[in-house]
Amino acid sequence: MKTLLLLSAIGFCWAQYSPHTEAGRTSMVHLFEWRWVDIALECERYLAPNGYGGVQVSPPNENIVVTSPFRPWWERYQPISYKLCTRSGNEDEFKDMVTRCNNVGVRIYVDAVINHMCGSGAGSGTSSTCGSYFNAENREFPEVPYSAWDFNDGKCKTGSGGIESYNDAYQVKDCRLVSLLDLALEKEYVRSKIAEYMNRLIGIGVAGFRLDAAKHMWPGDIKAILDKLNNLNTNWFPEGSKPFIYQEVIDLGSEPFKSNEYFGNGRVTEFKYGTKLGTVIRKWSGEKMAYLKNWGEPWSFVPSDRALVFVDNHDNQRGHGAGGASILTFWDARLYKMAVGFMLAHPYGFTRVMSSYRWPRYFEDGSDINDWVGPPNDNGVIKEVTINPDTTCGNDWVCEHRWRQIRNMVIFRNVVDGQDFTNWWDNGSNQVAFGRGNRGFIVFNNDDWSLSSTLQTGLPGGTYCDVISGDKINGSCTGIKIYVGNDGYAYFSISNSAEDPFIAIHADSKL
Ligand code: QV4
Ligand code: CA
Repeated sequence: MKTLLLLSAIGFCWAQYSPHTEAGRTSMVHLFEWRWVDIALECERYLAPNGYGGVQVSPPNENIVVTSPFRPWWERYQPISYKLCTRSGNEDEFKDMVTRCNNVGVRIYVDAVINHMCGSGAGSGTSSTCGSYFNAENREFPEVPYSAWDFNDGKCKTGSGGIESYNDAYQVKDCRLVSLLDLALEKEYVRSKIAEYMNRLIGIGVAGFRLDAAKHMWPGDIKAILDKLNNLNTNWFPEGSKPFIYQEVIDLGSEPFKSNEYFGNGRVTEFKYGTKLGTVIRKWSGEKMAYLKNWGEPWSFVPSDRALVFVDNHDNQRGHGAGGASILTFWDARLYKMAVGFMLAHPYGFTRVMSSYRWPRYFEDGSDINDWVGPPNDNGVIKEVTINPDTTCGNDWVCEHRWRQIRNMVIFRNVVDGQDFTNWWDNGSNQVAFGRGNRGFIVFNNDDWSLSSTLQTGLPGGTYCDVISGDKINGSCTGIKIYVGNDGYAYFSISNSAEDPFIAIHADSKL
């Protein structure tokens, strides 16, 4: 019995659902469009010391260079080959990053674009990040190599060759997504080329993969590829560890397929999470925070241990992909911090924090016509992430993951890891609070009037530093102090005009 229990515990920890973070590290950050050299430094100087578990990096394989006339971020979702050679850096820099991050206990997850190659109308030539030749018209990618019969053109039945209806699973999986040349993933040859690429990354030491456009691949084809993958590099991971897999499946409930078809392969991105949370925090559609009492599966989300969750991602923060107008981003900083704070305090799902760059937002007809703008750059070369004296980032990198409120909630999540969701309180409107066992407690005031209430925190008596308005430094609080009585009760007062109308305390913020 004991061995069985142990085996099943190991089975879970070692399997594709586990992010393989170090013990006590519970979140990843997406360092969107960062250079490998900057990520290596960030792992050492910031992520490890602040308890981040891992980093999702932008696709590391060679992509098309789009100049129309400036380079969009989305060119990285148009592969040309599997050489590790992009605007973020070359293979040596990638290896150095993975080694240095792993050495300080921060994992690297690769965004794997394996559903397709570049757009069908991309022409031919060597306009690619490593100069590899391609011919989109003839479907030739000699560097892999792929040729015409490695693509789905014959299989797709629509007139345009592209996805015309999302209500037809065959179109969604076998036709072109926005004209991107769709790979024939049922072919043994194609599967082995993709597995070879992923195994090269595993050998270098990555801990797992985001599978881009997973909804556009048959679950069985994904499984066949995953079955070819090696276990993780034993320099950093226990023998027998399988790569962490999270599949980009956008299931908002309206299409004739369910994300549970993908559970056998790994986790899935739960897009309802950010859409709904944004709606609640914005108080749209009659939503209020009191309704968050049963946040999680009852909101028709996938099971917690199959979910990868986030408030916004690189697509929906600029109107691509799914989510719509309710999605909160750094542009709405005050509400955004509350949403991220709620996500990190709540036990549901494995959490991903977004880290963005600023772009010249410009709206016409309600949509951002600058949604294409790539990362901060000099003539196309990605700019360094500079660090200001106050620890924020320069060169237009937003670095939400360094905002005190967000960084401290990542730590909060680590401190309360494994604790139950407890002591829920609400005022029937937008003032809510909840705890995580006897390790942490958080209170929100998203109403238009102030909050002043004495609440059961579940925490041992003592004085705690609020980690939203400040930090605990050298045994004192730089922000608000909360006094918890020996009965666990504490008085909270939050003005509706506070800079950040929420308060969080935890075991490690106790004086
Ligand atoms: C356009 C038209 C086509 C037309 C074609 C003609 O849209 O209808 O046939 O021109 O040449 C870019 C352009 C897009 C262009 C396409 C091909 O924006 O206008 O097609 O290239 O040239 C990102 C961007 C896309 C971008 C793509 C490739 O978001 O705009 O397309 O990269 O560069 C769905 C999917 C989901 C997807 C989401 C955005 O279910 O899987 O849309 N999300 C992931 C990534 C996302 C990425 C892709 C998938 C594709 O998160 O960033 O798309 O890899 O919901
Ligand atoms: Ca496909």
